[in-house]
Amino acid sequence: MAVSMNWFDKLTRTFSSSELDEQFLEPAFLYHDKHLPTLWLLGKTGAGKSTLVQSITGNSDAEIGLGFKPCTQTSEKFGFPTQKPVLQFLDTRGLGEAGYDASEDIKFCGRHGHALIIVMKVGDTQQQEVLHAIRQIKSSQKFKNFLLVHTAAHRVSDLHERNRLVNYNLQQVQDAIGCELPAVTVDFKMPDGGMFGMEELVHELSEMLPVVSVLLKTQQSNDEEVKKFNELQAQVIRYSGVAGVSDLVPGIGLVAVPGIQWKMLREVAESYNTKWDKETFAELIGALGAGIGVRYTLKFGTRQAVKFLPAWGQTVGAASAAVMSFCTTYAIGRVACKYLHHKNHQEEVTDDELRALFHSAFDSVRTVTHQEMGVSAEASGTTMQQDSADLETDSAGENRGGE
Ligand SMILES: Nc1nc2c(ncn2[C@@H]2O[C@H](COP(=O)(O)OP(=O)(O)OP(=O)(O)O)[C@@H](O)[C@H]2O)c(=O)[nH]1
Ligand SMILES: [Mg+2]
Repeated sequence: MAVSMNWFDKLTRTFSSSELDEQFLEPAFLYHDKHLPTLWLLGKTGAGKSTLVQSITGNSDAEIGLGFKPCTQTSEKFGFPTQKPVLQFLDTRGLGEAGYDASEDIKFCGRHGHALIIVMKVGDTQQQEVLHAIRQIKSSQKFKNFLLVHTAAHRVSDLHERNRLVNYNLQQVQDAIGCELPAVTVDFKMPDGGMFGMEELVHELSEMLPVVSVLLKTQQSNDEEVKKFNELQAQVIRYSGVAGVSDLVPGIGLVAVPGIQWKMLREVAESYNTKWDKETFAELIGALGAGIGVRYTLKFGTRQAVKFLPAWGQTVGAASAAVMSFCTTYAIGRVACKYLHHKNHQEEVTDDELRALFHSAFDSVRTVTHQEMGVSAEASGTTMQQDSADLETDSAGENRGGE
């Protein structure tokens, strides 16, 4: 591959500048964290909202307690993963006492435009306050996704009676919403210490918010490489999310995407106890560039823009660019992990393998982006396989710019 002498040094210097961080990356991360996809939990005191968050995220009572941050007067939010979140739960407080007003929470969640999870304990049929809030939320017309979760199923061991109680509450909620809605029956704390109904719950949540499926239904595998990636997946998704919104942040645009990708690649490399150098980086991008049409053009020197743009940056419209940024960042992260793992183990990995993984990783998160960025499947178009056909191919490290 033809690579000019100092392109890698220029790249690292440019991407490590604090100016770049302040001007582009920090605002993109801030915007992302302010607009996290949100699951709103609504239910009476003691219904099991916090236990649901705990069971889904695998965090302990203590961690959950520390993670909740006041949000509106009547709710707290909890980011997941706690340190570098990619989604958040909004936990409503004060329901059950008379006079809960949902408007502030509607305003908060409406901006994030996601899903409402109604939590009711099996057998607790006194739900007037919750039903009142549901009517208020429904009439705001800001929500399309609703899910009813019946908790503590084992409290009613007689199946016939349990079904009767569950259907009674389902009917009450459907009357309040004015349409049918999906419902699951779970128990987070069975007498034997296990849980009941979790698979169905995760499935329903994933239908509403696909990032849940990527995060929680991680591929079970004995393959060391896959296991290691599972540990890093939330990190990669977070960078992808930031890349995906960067075009929406005023004054930033797509120029931030390469910087975000670079930051991710550096962080990922640290997790493999290594650093990128000219050879390894060229090898990775070279493997992708040849078949995928991800063209990286390095243009340095201008203060305001780091033009390290994949070719699609110029070839697709804004809505598609957001999706492409998300999916490409995720796919690059996935491939980089595989590359680094095999490098560490001094094992051969072919360009074809890396390219195939790029395609499958890209397609695996494509559905995530449609909902989370408010982009319809029609608008964002095609699969990676189809997209790549339209794109120019070029080698990595081409240096057309100058100081
Ligand atoms: N057995 C069983 N207990 C549950 C289940 N869900 C919640 N609980 C218990 O019910 C109690 C209340 O649960 P929380 O998750 O704190 O309820 P919450 O909705 O967060 O309540 P507030 O924070 O007061 O609004 C706790 O003691 C939980 O252990 C369940 O599915 N099965
Ligand atoms: Mg709680």
